[in-house]
Amino acid sequence: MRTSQPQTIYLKDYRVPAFLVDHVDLRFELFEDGARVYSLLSMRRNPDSDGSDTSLELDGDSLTTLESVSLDGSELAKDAYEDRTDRLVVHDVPDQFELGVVTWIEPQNNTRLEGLYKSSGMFCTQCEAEGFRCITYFPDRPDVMARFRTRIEADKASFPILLSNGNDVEKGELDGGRHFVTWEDPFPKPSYLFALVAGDLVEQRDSFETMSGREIDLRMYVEPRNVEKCAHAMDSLKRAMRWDEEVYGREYDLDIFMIVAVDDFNMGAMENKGLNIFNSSCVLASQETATDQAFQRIESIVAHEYFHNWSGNRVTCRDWFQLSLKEGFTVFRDSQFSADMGSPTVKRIEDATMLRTAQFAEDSGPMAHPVRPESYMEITNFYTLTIYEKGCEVVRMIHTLLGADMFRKGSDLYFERHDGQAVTTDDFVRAMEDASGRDLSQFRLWYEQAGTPELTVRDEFDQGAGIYRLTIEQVIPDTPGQTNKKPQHIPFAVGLLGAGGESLPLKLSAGETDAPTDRILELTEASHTFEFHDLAERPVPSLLRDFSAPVRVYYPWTREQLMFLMSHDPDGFNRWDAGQRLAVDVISELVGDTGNEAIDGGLTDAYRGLLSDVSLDQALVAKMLQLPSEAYLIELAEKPNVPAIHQARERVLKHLAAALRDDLLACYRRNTVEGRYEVTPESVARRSLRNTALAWLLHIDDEEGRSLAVSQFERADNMTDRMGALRALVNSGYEQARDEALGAFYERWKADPQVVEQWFAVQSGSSRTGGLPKIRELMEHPAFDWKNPNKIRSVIGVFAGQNLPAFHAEDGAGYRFLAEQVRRLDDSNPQIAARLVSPLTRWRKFAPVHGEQMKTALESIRDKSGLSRDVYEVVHKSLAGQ
Ligand code: B3K
Ligand code: ZN
Repeated sequence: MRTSQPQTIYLKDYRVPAFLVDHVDLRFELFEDGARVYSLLSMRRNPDSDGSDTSLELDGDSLTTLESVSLDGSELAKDAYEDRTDRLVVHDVPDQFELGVVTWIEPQNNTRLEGLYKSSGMFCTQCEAEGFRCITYFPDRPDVMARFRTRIEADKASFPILLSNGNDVEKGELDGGRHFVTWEDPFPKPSYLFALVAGDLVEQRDSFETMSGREIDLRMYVEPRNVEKCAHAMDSLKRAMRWDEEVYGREYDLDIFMIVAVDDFNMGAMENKGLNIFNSSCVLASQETATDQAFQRIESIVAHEYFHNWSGNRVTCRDWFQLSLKEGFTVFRDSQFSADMGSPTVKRIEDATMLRTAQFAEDSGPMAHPVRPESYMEITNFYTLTIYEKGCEVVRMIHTLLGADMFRKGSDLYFERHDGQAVTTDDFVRAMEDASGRDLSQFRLWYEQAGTPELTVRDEFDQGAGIYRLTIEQVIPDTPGQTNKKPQHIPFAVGLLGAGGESLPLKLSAGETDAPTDRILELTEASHTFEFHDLAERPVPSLLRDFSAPVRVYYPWTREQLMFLMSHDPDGFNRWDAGQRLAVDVISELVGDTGNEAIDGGLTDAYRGLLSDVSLDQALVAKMLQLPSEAYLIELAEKPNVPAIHQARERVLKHLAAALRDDLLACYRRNTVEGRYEVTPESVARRSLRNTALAWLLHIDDEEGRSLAVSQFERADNMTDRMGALRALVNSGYEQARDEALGAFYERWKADPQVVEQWFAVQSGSSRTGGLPKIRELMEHPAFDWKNPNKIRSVIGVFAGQNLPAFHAEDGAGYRFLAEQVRRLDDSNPQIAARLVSPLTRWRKFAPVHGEQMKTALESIRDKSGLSRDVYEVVHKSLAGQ
């Protein structure tokens, strides 16, 4: 707990470590009332340091007792070192030595879930970013890479499974019913990749033959009740291993690869070397308990963690400012993988939606930071959408600029050149430059400048000359600490459509032959004009195809143009985007009106066309039918009035549902999925279409819709359909049917935490049921648990992040409620508390009354005594400045 203002850490202050660790020998004695950790570090002075440090400084955090310190086998007297709680300073160390440290820690009382802690009776760890220092004193920074040997001792009956990184090299029995296993990891790694698990777990085994013919032992460890939920993750893992060989030439390097599922976990999963630890909700699935979205999420997270073995573990980050080096690149790799496994267009739509809704919001708020930040107080706060998702987009743009082949040459060079090293984003870009011969110096600004570039597009057509001119201006808005930004290098994909919907050749000069119908324009100036020749008539532009850069585009589209693009653009992403822009336009026009304004008939016709056209890619249709979310509409609005936006969107939804009732029923009936449950793009699309149709029908309290929902709820053989029906009922006016379904659902699934989380979320996210009294009631429910981050997220997080009209209620009660929960959680789990603050941080964006109420809520958090560093940083940055 801090007593003074936390320190800011700056990238410019980076210094190489004064001492390196070659080898770490750990011994854990695990007991119910604590754990004793023996650590023996083989250390030497770093030849690259200036050699001026005579003392050795090690990091520590929340270590209950430092029991002893020894140097080269002799226990040190108390005055030979200083125990400063967060630092152990050992004076007068030689150039090379062995340091022994014994600590006593209390994992059973660790509610922060960082370091070694207990979850459902098992021991597990989370060390990234700075959790290893909660286990023992250590130079806990990613550029110190060492080989680890780990012996774990525990009671055999309670903890039959003892795991750590690498290969198990020794095991045996000990007195008193205890046993031990020793693990050795041959690959040097930073401490953040260390892991330990001890528990009564069941093992599921499989194997994988690598491209060079090595047999890898694949193991999943779960609690006995979850054995039926492993197959999907295991299959996903094998697909990811094969894909990484085929697309990146990367082979797995150890003989064993292990995955463990734990219920209490702050994030989704962690890529510890050879021993990935997952939040149960991100790895366990069965058709009965997980939705299609969960299946897809699990596939991508399993792949993401696996891909880290190269992009993160073999080549790691020099310091935490470089976090996007591994996260941005690995998100890019997992998004390519998901695109290859399913529908690339749908994946692109999902990624762009997340980016435009949430990352753009972050990038224009008080926590905005570059992909490579310059400073931080608490690194945990920097596991952000900017580092991950914008970081991914930056790598994607390099891929677009270089092309797939050159990009692969670049990634090969990067892995070869830096294998076993801790490096920077700049090293990554340099490898791409060296392999391709391209100059990416201006491109590097994407790593340095925060803020979402805004592109304003103007066009003109010179009928006489047959020339169409596109002028694109870019502006990068100011963000905290950064003004007057330079233009960035932006790949801008375009196409032009003729009146009949045909793709026109894009001739950059008159008479050009074989001109392509798609081009990547490279923007490097504040204003750029491009000319396209030999055009007989004014074309309709298709801009930023496939969302080729993470930017906002402004162009005065007419509704006719949007409807035209919706049905003709060969770029699937832009077809969808045209529909979104049209819907945004229609909804925005209704915000705050008296309710009399007519709703544009064109929108209804466009949706009718979508619902009935079976020749279209149904996965794309399923996406196109989703109206823009409230969160996205809020993001686009200036000084948004959330309840008014909610009303307007509801009106459009109801209008469409009423006008298209028969089409919705036909769509529902047509999309029944026969046969075995499968997560293929086709069947996912069918279920999505069917459940969207059902949701719309229940939005207008259609009787036939109600009876379809009830029978679907009762008969469904998979969670997607069961949850689709439940969600539709929860958001309908049929109170009795809704309450019966919610009750029956809980009774059936109350023993399954992952399903109970969904049951919480469907209620707390509903503007129909999730008012504050309901949220408080859910928090009193026996299944709610303050120590479990998933429960907190599924009730409080979903309320504040998704139930927007309730969160932004006129009286400000939603804001006060959130602040109250943050203050309560700050003492036990600051990392989760800081994440919960996020919806309040953008108080300046909202209409005055709301903004003031949000600010007051933030101040009430600021004024709590003993605020954690995590929450301190978010709250103070949010309140700072203008
Ligand atoms: N690298 C981890 C995140 C760890 C978060 C620490 N607070 C998961 C991932 O991105 O793969
Ligand atoms: Zn990651």
